Amino acid sequence: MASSVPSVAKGLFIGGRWTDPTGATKFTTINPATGETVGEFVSGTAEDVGAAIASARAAAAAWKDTPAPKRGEILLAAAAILRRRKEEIARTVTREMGKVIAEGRGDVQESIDFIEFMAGEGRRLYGETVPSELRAKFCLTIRQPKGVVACITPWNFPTSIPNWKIAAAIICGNTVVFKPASTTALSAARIVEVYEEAGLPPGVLNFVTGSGGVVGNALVSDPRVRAVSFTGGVETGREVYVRGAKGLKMVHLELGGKNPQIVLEDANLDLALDGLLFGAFGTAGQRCTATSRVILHERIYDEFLGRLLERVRALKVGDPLDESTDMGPVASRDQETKVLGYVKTGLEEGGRLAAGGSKLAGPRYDRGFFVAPTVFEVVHGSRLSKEEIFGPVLSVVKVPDFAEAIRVANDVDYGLSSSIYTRDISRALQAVDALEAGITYVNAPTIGAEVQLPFGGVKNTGNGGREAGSAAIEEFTEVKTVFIDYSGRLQKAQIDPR
Ligand code: UN1
Repeated sequence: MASSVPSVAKGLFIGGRWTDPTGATKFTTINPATGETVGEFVSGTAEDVGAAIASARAAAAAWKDTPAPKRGEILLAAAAILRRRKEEIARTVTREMGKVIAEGRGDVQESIDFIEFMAGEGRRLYGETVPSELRAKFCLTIRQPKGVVACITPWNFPTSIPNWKIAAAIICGNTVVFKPASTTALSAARIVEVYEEAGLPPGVLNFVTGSGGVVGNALVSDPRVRAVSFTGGVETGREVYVRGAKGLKMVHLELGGKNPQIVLEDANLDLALDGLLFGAFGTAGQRCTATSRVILHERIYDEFLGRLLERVRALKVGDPLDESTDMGPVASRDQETKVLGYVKTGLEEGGRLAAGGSKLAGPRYDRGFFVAPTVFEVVHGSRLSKEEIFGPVLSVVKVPDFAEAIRVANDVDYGLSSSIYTRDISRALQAVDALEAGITYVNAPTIGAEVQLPFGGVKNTGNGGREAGSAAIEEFTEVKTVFIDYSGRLQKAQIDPR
C-alpha cells in the first residue's frame, strides 16, 4: 500500500497570503486506500468568506484593466509550473481521492490543457461586429468580466474541474473565491500554489476551505459575488440555484448523470467491451460522465454479458499508486456506504447481481474503501437503472431493437453523456440526433471529454449552461453592446426614413 508521507497543514489563501492555520478549527483529508491522513485544513467561517470576497473585490479593477494577453501570460506560466509539478500533484490527487495514478496524471494533464487553451483566449475573447441600419455607425460587442465569481468544486476531479472554472474566470478578467470539496482540499491547495507561483496578483484568486453549509452558503448568498459556478450533486445544486436566484446571480450548474452506452447487434464487440470497462470502472465509476448503464441489443446480450463478466472479474483492484492496478478505492466512507446501499437496493428490487456487490476484504483492503466492480442485470425502470450511483456499479439492460434502446437511454432524469456502438452510420447519426444528452460519443466510451469543446448536459444535469471549450467564455463574461455613431448628427434607429 501507499508509503506513508507526512501530512500537510494548509491555511486559507486570501489577498495573496496563506493564513496561519494554527488555532483555527480544522478538518483532515485521508487517503481512501490506506486511511492515513493526507492534509489538515481550516474550516472556514462566514467571516473568512467575507474577507476573501473583500480581497477579490479589491483586486477586481486592476485585474480587469490588465490586458487579456497579459493575463494569458500568467496562465501560461501556471501551465508550465503544473507541467513541472505534474507527477507530484498527480500523486497527491491519487493519495487523496483514490483514482489510479494514470488517471491522477490525466487529471493534472486536463488542467494543463485547459489552462493553455484559456491562455490563448487572452488573444481572442471575441466579440461581434454587426452592420447598422443607419449610415456612419458601427455596432459591435465587447466582453467584460462579471466581477467577483465563486467556484465551488467536487472531489472527483480535484484539479481539473477547479481549473475549468478558475482559468476561464481569470482570463476573462474576473477575480475568484474558490471553495474546493473538503475531501480533496490538498489537491486544490496545490493548484492555488501553482497560480501563486505563476505571479497572479494578490486577491485575484482566493481559497477558502470548509463546509458547503458554512463557506458555500456564505459565498452564494453574498451580494458582492456576481456569478457562481458549481459542480456537484443535484440536491446541492438546486439549493445553490435557489440561493443564487435570490441575489439574481448567474448560477452555472454541472450536476449528475446516468450515462448509457448502447451496444447494437452489429457493433464491434471487442471495441464496445474495452470502452465499457473504461467508462464504467475508470475512476471507480465516480465521474459525472461514467457509464452506469449498458443497453444491449438482445441478439448479442448473452455473448456480450459473458465476456463482460469475465473481464470484470479479472480487474485488479487495489493500491491506486501501483501502475498495474485497474481500479482503486472509492473516495470516502460516505461513497462506500452509498454504493453498498445501492447494491442492497438492487437486490431488493429483484436485480440479478452478476459480479461484485461487496466491500473487498483482506489485508490489502481493510484500511480503505474498496468495493468490488459490480454488475447488475436489471429491468429498465428499476432504481438502479435510473438513479445516479457514482460508483463502480454497472446496470445491464436488454432491449429488442434500436428504437427501444434510444427510448430507454432517454428515459431518465439526467442527460450528460451517452454513447453508441454500431457499424451502421445511419443509426449512429440517428442516435446523435435522438439521444437526450449534452455529449454523445460514437464508438467511444461515455468518459474522456476534451477541454476545447463545451461540456455539460440537459435535464437535471444542469440549468442549460456549458463549461470548457468556447462556452467557458460565455460563462464568465458580460457582453456589452456598443454603438458608435460617426455621422456627426442625430440619427434615429427605427424612426429615420430608410
Ligand atoms: C466529471 O466527471 O464531472 O469527460 C468531469 C470526462 C472528463 C471530465 C469528467 N474529461 O470524463
